[in-house]
Amino acid sequence: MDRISIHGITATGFHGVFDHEKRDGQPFTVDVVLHTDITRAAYSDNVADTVDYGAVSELVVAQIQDGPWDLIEKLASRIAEAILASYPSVATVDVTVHKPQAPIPVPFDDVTIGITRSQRQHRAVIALGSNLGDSGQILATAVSEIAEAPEVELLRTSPVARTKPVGGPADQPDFLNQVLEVHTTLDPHALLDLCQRIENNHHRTREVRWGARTLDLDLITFGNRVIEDERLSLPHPRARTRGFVLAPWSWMDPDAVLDGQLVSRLAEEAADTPDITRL
Ligand code: A4P
Ligand code: MG
Repeated sequence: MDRISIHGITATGFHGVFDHEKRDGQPFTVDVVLHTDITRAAYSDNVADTVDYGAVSELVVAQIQDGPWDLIEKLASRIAEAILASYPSVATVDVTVHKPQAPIPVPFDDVTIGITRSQRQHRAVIALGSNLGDSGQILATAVSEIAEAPEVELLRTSPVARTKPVGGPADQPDFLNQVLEVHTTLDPHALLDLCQRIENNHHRTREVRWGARTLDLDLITFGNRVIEDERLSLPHPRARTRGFVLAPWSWMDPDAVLDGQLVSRLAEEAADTPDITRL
């Protein structure tokens, strides 16, 4: 991980246990170290691809001016949470809050609280399918594109399966299907956005439901989250009956569970499983 550090962000705040602190205020100084991957920005030279340190500094000042809180522990933790929530690409942040005029009855230079906080990692399962173009190559590229996203860590990939089309127009070509397991700091909708961007990179079009496609990326599970909205259903509502998802998933993770049932067991029961070849 690369680091972006900002030292000495200073503003007046009203934090402290004593009434006079809440009434009169005093200077608070904050240092932050953002642990983030700057590879993309180094390549593109575009500020949109990195964390804008000016905006982070303003966010820190807004937190110093918020409250007041009794403790600088609280202020440090609020700053860390605000940065992690606003910048999903920041994996970890170190925050140091200085209170150089704290009411300490002996001579001293400074008092500080230092904390380190990280994004919460979620475990997600993603299914890939392709039956147009060079499907083997398309799946391999899509896997690397997912793995290269800064907010995603690829944990496991299944073997590739050759499968017969389920649903959709007759006489489409066979599919190649694969399943991945990732850790991600993205929320479910942001992970869907990433999947759809990658589909679009592969010239995915959507004319025919269940029609032939260069690349289909479906979110199968996201931790234990249950979602039913206009963009996203989780767990994927059709996964539990589809051998082309269940079989590769069970090869990758023999202990995987979906809706309280072993995925390997569901795979045995799926109607399309007998036609699946493991490549
Ligand atoms: N959407 C809702 N929930 C999800 C989710 N969990 N993951 C929404 C991904 N997308 C989700 O998807 C339509 C809309 O579903 C999206 O806009 C998204 O917001 P799509 O990818 O545009 O269309 P689609 O894939 O054609 O439709 P659908 O219903 O997702 O199809 P399926 O269920 O994915 O089935 N046979 C074999 N052998 N192998 C295959 O891979 N794939 C399909 C597609 C059919 N038959 C197949 C295979
Ligand atoms: Mg789909």
